[in-house]
Amino acid sequence: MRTLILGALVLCCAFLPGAPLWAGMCSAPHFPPDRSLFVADDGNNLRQSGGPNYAKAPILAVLNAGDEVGLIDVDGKWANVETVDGVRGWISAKNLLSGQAFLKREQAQNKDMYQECGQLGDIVTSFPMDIDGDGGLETMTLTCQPGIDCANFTMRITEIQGGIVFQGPAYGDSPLIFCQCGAGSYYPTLVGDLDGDGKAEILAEYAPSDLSASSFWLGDYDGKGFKTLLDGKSLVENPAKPGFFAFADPPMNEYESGVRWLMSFSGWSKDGKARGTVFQIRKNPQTGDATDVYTGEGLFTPEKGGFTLTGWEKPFALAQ
Ligand SMILES: [Ca+2]
Ligand SMILES: [Ca+2]
Repeated sequence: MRTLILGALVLCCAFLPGAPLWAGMCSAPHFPPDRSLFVADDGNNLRQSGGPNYAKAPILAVLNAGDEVGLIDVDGKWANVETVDGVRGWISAKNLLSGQAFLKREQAQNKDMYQECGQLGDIVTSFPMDIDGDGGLETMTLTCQPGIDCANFTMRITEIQGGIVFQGPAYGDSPLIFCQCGAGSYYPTLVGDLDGDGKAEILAEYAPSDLSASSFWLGDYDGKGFKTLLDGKSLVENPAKPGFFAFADPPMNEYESGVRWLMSFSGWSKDGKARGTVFQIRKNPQTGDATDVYTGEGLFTPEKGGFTLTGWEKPFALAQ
């Protein structure tokens, strides 16, 4: 059932121009912890009223195992809840589990969907950055929470001395919740000053689980929060300007067109170049099929609208 729901979500958002990718990628809770509950089993009717009239009340939605709801009120054995789509109604309270109880059950019963944080523990990665351009470094730390479909990461930015500059959200739809999922990931892979104004940006990468072009979210800090500069763009080499990988709509036919794209970043070199992996699919000379995978590790200078390749750390060649 969950796979179907996820499929429907992807379908819905692919047809909604401008729908942010991050709203459909990670699986952090939609509701705050004190209201977030999960439906225990399939086929629960959400009805207009609870209590003795429940069975006759109009059905507003059907809730299935794993669906999250936000608790509004409890009346005896009945819970007044809202769905993530904002539909409000009543359901038997015994069919609801806390987030923790639901995760614990899924960990035991549904290992395929349960995503661990791995062996590193809770705090997985930290990135040094000068977020406000004052010359002093801050650190962005990502904290992992196991989840269904995805292990989700909450971000926090602190001064070197430990004071919190910015605390990212732990629930709701936000580009600042990152994740490693069964089917891909959404993760900040390049953090630093990309436009030369002295202040750091965050470049987060939607990495697909197959060999197609990744896309990116780019955001910067305005002193209070982060704003989205771009979302859902890939980094594709501009045929008119070889070596320049421009933010552009994801290529529709990267296997047939033979374009090169920047798949992912792995941080900065000592002399301030972004380390990135380039991919290209070429036609096999024997079969004529687009099956030959070329890849290399390049060094890039960030520029307005993209990245310029300045050299290779690992030469661009046919992958073995
Ligand atoms: Ca600073
Ligand atoms: Ca900047």
